[in-house]
Amino acid sequence: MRIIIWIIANAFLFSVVSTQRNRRPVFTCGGNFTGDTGLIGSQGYPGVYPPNNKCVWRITVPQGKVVSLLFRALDLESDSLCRYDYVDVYDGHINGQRLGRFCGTARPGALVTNGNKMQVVMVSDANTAGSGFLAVYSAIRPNERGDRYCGGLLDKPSGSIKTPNWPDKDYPAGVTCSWHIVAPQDQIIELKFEKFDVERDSYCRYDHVAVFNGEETNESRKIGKFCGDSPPMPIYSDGNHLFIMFLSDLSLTADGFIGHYRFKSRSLSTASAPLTPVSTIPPTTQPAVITATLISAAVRDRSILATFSIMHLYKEGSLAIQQAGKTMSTKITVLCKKCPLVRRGEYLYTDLVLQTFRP
Ligand SMILES: [Ca+2]
Ligand SMILES: [Ca+2]
Repeated sequence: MRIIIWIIANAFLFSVVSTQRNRRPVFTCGGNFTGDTGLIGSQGYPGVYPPNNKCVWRITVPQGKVVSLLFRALDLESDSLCRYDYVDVYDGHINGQRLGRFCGTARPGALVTNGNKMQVVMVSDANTAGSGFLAVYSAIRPNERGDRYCGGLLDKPSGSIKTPNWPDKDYPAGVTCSWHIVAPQDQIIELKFEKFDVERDSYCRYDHVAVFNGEETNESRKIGKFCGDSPPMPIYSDGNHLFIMFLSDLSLTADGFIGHYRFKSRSLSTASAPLTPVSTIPPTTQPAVITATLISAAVRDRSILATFSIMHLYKEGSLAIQQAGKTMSTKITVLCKKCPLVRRGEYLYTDLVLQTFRP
């Protein structure tokens, strides 16, 4: 009798193991996933994903933990801005910050949320497809160490922060990186950017680096917001925490940045160098160089006030650039003793000198 039960039990166990071994997970278009760990994949993975599709995966791990997502495989139509097919990973389920947008075959490092929820969205267009993606999610402790796509907790006495792909390629579109630097109680943090090239905009509305005193983004404790191609002045924290956030939108990227931080004793620290608020224009001593098309001009006694649509911005200098979508324009006052007649046409403007030019 015992032997029979033993045989039945073992036969049952064997059948469970063998079905698990033979059964391939079936990947559907999105779904809700809970628990400490699990596998998600594009619809029909490793088969070619369907065209004109959108799938949403919502992952929830136990309270107090955060979600870490690691791609095991990635094969989506390739494009430098991932405009056609892509996987977006969000921090949270609704209105979350996008942690990154991915396509092609280069797998990013682990993507980590701030809370216990993550949303993954995959979109495909009509043409060209691949085998999609396979990713493992797991619940980890907040600030757990590990190889991350970007960002994370930094508590060593010195270290570096850099944009994804640095220095090989431009930073990707649609990414958010957050670094939290923590020094011992009695120390402060010095941050210096060695190289810096982030999509330029007078108000840094598109891509930017924002630096905050404290452990999180907090407008009232913002030290500065930076973009363009000149590195910000060295930054010093008030206390022992510094929070740095890098964000890129879904168009135009640039080289990115690398910065180095170190802890400094509070007593040796000098006052922070004054930072130029982003809404003010750089010092007037900076020359401006643009080629532009004249839209309108008002000739006055000893000056011309001209409005230009910018063809190419070489150096912004002290110009006030207006941006509407991809169209940039500026108003320039040119001082002149005997003002020439300006006509519609193309001009080269270099630091108070206006010349007609033919491309
Ligand atoms: Ca496609
Ligand atoms: Ca951009």
